[in-house]
Amino acid sequence: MTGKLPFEALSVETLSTRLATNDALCARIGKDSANWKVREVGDGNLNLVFIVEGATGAAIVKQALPYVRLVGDSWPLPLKRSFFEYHALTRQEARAPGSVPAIYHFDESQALIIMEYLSPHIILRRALIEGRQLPNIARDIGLFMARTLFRGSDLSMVTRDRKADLALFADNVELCDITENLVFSDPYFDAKMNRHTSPQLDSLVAELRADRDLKVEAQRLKHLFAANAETLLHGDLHSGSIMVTDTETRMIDPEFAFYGPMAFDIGMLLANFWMAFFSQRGHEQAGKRDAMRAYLLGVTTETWSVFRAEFSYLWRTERTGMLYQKSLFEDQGDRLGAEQALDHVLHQIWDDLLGFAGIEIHRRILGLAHNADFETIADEDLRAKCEAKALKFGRHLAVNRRQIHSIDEVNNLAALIEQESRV
Ligand code: SR1
Ligand code: MG
Repeated sequence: MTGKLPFEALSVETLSTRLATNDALCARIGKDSANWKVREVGDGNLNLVFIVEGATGAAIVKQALPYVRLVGDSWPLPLKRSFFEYHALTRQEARAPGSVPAIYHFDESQALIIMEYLSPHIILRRALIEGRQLPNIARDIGLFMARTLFRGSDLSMVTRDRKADLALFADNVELCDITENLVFSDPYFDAKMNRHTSPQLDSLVAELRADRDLKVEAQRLKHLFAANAETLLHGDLHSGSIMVTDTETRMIDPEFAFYGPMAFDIGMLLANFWMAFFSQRGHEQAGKRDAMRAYLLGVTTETWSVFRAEFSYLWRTERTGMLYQKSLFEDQGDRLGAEQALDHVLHQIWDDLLGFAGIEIHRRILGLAHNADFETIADEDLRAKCEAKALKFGRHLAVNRRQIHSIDEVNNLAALIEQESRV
């Protein structure tokens, strides 16, 4: 396939013929395309994903579609999201080596990326639903976030390079628009594509939508998301965007990448651990999940602690950008000043991430794009009870975040809400 052909969606039937002469793919899996085995495995909201196996290996072929797969062609979406995903992956690999799949080939006009087939990895969300305790995720994700968020910002980058990159990613308008509406606004009014577990949650949903403080906070967070172009974000860092084994963790799917506030990635990620926590009761039939609940809260504590430690280390050793420059602090013998500034930056991230976490929880229960943690709870009454607790927790984070000073306080709150009216 050359880069000059007009876009055409791949299918299980056509992929082998269309990619038979792709050197990068042939080098990975062998040239005998007639015997390639192709499976479509994409279950995400937006794209096509195939596993292609040949005589010498396997690869992933991911292709964007000109519309939102979850909704259909009534919601067009530009193919260029594949371009942003490719460029985000290359930057993430440079800034946090080994944390993303290797890229073998990118074809802009076909909006396709050929990349490493991660096996035996599974999606982290699935592992958490199954009750699997993975020992390394907090460390791996904490390091990934600290390295990518610090090294993509004006704390580290050459100003000219960062501004050029900011301009490049500024064109990811449509994917930002999805987040701006689906995450920050739609959950708080009866937007057309919203859904929730009904009638069980109807009265709570009405209460939240009438909550002026909550709406104002959601819009303040949206303002921050749209206006604070602080660093290159993954942009969609939830547990469905992470693949794991017991020992390995890889971040995938950064098509929502753009320059935004550091706290957004961290808040979204932690929100997904807290949602996994509140959903455990719905998956409890096969055995008690107390240990899993404790594990999940432990993961949030460790992720935040690893993030802070690594971010602080980079602050002290790699602060080469134009912000909080060393010439004002260390070079003047004022190391304490640099520490005071670090403390300030981390505090700001903390405040903001709690808010982002709160609204991420709300949108997964009230908006269009729900998550399997709750959706796979077949008993709707039980699901609604889990969701109601998460909604209440999310509201507290979004509205009262400035009164919460530590991750232990947040986790105590989660544990208290979980204990209330046990089912
Ligand atoms: C219409 S896209 C819905 C959601 O799927 C993606 O994974 C993002 O989270 C987006 O908000
Ligand atoms: Mg995705």
